[in-house]
Amino acid sequence: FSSMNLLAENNLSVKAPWFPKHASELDNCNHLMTKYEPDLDMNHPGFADKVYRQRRKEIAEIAFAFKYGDPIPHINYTEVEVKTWRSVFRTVQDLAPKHACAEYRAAFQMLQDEQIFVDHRLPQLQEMSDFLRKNTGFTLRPAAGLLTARDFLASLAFRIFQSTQYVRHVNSPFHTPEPDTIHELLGHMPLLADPSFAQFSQEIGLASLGASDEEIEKLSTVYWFTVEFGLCKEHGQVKAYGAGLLSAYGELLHAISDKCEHRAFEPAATAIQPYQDQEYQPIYYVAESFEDAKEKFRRWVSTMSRPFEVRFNPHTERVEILDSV
Ligand code: TIH
Ligand code: FE2
Repeated sequence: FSSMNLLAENNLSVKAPWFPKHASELDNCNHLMTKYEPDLDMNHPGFADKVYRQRRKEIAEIAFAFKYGDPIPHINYTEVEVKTWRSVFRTVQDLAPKHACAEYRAAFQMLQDEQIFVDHRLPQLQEMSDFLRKNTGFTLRPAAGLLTARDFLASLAFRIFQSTQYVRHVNSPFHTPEPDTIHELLGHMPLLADPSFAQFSQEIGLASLGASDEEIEKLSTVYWFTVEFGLCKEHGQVKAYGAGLLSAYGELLHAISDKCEHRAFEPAATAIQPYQDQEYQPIYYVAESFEDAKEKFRRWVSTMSRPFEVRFNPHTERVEILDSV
């Protein structure tokens, strides 16, 4: 890095949108996207359920009050919530050996060995955060719901994953169009415990810092078709690694059926593919491997317009800015 200079922060503000430079500044990155919420959307299974809506409010308050460094509050999940968890957990347990990628299966086993994945209770975010920290340095923050793409991606740069804590409505265990804690736990957590995948996730986050709105849109589309809905090859077979597939067995079975299209993952093309966030995807992208996806992603990111580079310093939890022009 000898030819790069650390850039003064105020030098930058004219060139790039604000972004957090330290993990504690993620306290300012919790802007919600108001879309498909039980209070607003008639199609939401919780729309007519007062008790469910009240519960969602209660759990959202925890996320709003959370500040960097706080322990993540424990939630006493109700019997209905545990019932929903149990039915999704058992189905994933049945389907994963055949359809999930090897990295997912290995982490799933570790989580079972540590008694974090059991069918009679939901894992708490704090214990999951501790588990991830040991494996890849990722940690969790509670989020009240779907965040803006810019805020969500920024946290990944710090190896911090913003996770919801509420449970999907009991009437639709097989699929929900919004994230919930079952999706985070069964979909995202196993892979965030995998070193190669954790690195890929962080690189998407680092690329998003200070990016233009248009580039954020592209990065979140790449995120969508990889981290959320990605497929990959394993000994010639197609396996799922996307969290939105691994937490939603309805869509998982669709993704490996012949009712959808499979295309090779190619960041430049994938980044501009419009996506579907209410129903099952019509198109999925297949990666050769995580390493291959990472390499292709790096090459593509290097064509982005940002006039500086960023580097995460894990000792200070700070993002350092390197002037590369
Ligand atoms: N559809 C997923 C599920 O039912 O678990 C949740 C989401 C994935 C991506 C966006 S919402
Ligand atoms: Fe997700």
